[in-house]
Amino acid sequence: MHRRVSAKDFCTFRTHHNISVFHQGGFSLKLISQNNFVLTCGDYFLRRDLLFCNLFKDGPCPKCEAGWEHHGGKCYNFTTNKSSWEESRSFCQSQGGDLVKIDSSDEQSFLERRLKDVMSEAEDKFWIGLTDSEEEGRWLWVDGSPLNERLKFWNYKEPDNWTGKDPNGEDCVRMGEKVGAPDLKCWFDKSCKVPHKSICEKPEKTGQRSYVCV
Ligand SMILES: [Ca+2]
Ligand SMILES: [Ca+2]
Ligand SMILES: [Ca+2]
Repeated sequence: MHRRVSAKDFCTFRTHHNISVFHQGGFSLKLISQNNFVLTCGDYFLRRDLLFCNLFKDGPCPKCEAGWEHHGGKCYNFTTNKSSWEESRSFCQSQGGDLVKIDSSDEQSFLERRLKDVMSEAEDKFWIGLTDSEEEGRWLWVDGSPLNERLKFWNYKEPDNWTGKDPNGEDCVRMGEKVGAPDLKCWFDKSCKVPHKSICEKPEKTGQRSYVCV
């Protein structure tokens, strides 16, 4: 016997069978109070006595927290506060992520497109997780991996390690072109001390939905 059930059906079922927690095959259901439960989504058949349920396939599960955008299995946060590269990185880490690492043209394309909307003006650029502060000219991502030579999106004449404003030069990377960037090339090296907004990245989560029994 297969039956599709709704959250309401489940609430009735739970009351009769006094169920509080399920874990099975990537799916879990946890009662958080008498009338509230959280469902971690996944393809799942629940077997309990005579009941086989194909549970709650009535909508997508959010994979990112509020304020984070989902793309390609990752969650992205475009911060609104401006701070130095190091402080921006600390903020991203405090949120369970890090400054963004760009792993593909698709990821660069997504960010370039979103920044056109998010940026308020041309200089309103965003820190990304790329730096040559350890050794001039040796660009490393925040996870320690070297910059892939085939996956670079430097703007015209960048990086130039310009010393005009900061005698230490420019060792951190900001990105974004309000008007859009030809061939997605909108990376600029910049003094790490300059306050900028930033892009944080973290892995998506297994989707969760909360239900209330009424
Ligand atoms: Ca990435
Ligand atoms: Ca530099
Ligand atoms: Ca520069």
